[in-house]
Amino acid sequence: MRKFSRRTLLAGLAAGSGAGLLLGGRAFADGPDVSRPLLFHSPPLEPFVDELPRLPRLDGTAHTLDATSTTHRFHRDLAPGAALAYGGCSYLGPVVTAQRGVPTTVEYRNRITAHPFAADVDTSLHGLSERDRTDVPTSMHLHGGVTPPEFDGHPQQISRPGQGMTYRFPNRQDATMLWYHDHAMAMTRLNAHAGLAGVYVLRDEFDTGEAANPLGLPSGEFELELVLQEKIVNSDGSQSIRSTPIVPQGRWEGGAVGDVGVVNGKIWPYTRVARGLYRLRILNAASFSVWDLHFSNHMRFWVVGMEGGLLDAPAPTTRVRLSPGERVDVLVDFGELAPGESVELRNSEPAAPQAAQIGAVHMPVFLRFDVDSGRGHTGGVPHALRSGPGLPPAVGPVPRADHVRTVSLSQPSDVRLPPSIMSLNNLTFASDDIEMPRQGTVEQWNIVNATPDPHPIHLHLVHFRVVERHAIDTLAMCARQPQPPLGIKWTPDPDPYVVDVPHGPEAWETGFKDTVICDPNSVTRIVAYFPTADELGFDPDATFRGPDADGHDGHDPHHEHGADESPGELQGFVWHCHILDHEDHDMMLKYRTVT
Ligand SMILES: [Cu+2]
Repeated sequence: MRKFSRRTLLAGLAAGSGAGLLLGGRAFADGPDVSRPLLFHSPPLEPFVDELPRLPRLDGTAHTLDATSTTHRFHRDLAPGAALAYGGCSYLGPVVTAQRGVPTTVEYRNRITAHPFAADVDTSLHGLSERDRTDVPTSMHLHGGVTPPEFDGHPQQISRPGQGMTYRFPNRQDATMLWYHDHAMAMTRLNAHAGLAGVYVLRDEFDTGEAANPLGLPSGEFELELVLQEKIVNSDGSQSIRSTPIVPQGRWEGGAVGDVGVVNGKIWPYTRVARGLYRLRILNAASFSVWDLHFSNHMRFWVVGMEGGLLDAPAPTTRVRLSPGERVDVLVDFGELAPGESVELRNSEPAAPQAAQIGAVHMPVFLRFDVDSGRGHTGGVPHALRSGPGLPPAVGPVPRADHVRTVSLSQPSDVRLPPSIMSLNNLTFASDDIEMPRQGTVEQWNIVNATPDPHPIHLHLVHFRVVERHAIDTLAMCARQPQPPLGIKWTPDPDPYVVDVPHGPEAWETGFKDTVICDPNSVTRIVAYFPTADELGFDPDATFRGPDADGHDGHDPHHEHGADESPGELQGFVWHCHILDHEDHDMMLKYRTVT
């Protein structure tokens, strides 16, 4: 009998297939598919019975954000279940609003008393131990922030319960929507999925968030942050991080796929909207899944921005495909609908084939908008967002690279590692064989994905542009440039194995980005400028230590935890896959920018 490995089943669950869609109707509320017993399922739940929560906002420049243990009700018909949250919320955290050029200070403290996924901690990863189930390690990261390394939430800059640190975010970057979430080594998938994630909205003199903003963008009640997640919930209201009984509890799974859509902490909510233009700021905060989003009436909407800020002009589209970590800023005109009409925000990305084999079903919907008779934002879609009188400078052409490097995404098959593993460059996180771009230079990274699944790749510190993608003949490439044992750097040249014409960026990828979908069996070419210390206002290559580094929790930092936990001096940033299971094991590498 064929033995399924965790890798083949789950390590990269997300490739798109032509599987049948369960669009519309009540197909998604039909409940578990008991003919597919290899995947856990949520109980049947009625959609659109909970109102979309408006996330609480924090204005000002100094905040306290504690990570706490909470209970949270995900659906009207479920009891509250254990969760984690920031800043006094029951799940997720408040929307932190900030002004370009005005630093934000966040006093962060880990006050976690119990972890909802204590039993799911895999103590075989990165020197984790039984202690970590109760003495939970955390590290808060501002995703998309151009942040000094000592405030970037390095995965080894650990705060345990009772510990914390003061973050200082310079906010010297364009207005956009960032997000903060936990990033602790080998715990990210558990901490973030449990609820440690929140939105951070950066404003500037153009995108002010005021009704009279010079860009003419909808604001106030007509601007909505939508934190999209997937989840499996148990019938007692608790969350599950486990997708399949094939993998014993407490072992790394490779991908926490969900079967219900969660928006701002509620399963399949609804919201009332006025007849007019809305600005929706959408974050894919999933553990695993890529979503291809559209409206149920297939209406046109406009992309106005993405991770790194606004586009030059709104780009019309009928769909947006987002992978974990990516954000998109869109304008939607509900004035095109009649009062009393409803429209759903749906997903057409099919269940990944390997996940479908063990029972994953297409997750078709997130949210329903019910259109009121009231008149909303009365302005139209702006003609331009950049490059003109009173507007920010243009995004501009993709700069020419001074240096080209190739990096790889793979699933090494190393028999010495019983749990399978995901890898960048065929290395593990402990490797010091890292990328070291020179400050003040432009680099093109050819990201070779030698796996059959998409991976969202995220670089800390910088924003980049997407140049193009090429499909490649991975088999031929690997035959000529075989993958060595794990731990030996492998960055095969993809160019001789390109099998189609280049595909340029999608409409929603044409501005500045910090996370990009790398499609299976393809090379994705991105271009990034690595700024100097002078331009940044801080030294991006500074060394620093974490709160736990000198053992003031009573533990000897040089004993046992070794390089994995209390490494003493840290330096630089990380780049990684944003599938949370993947970054935990071990699809994340350090990198430094050097002079
Ligand atoms: Cu990945």
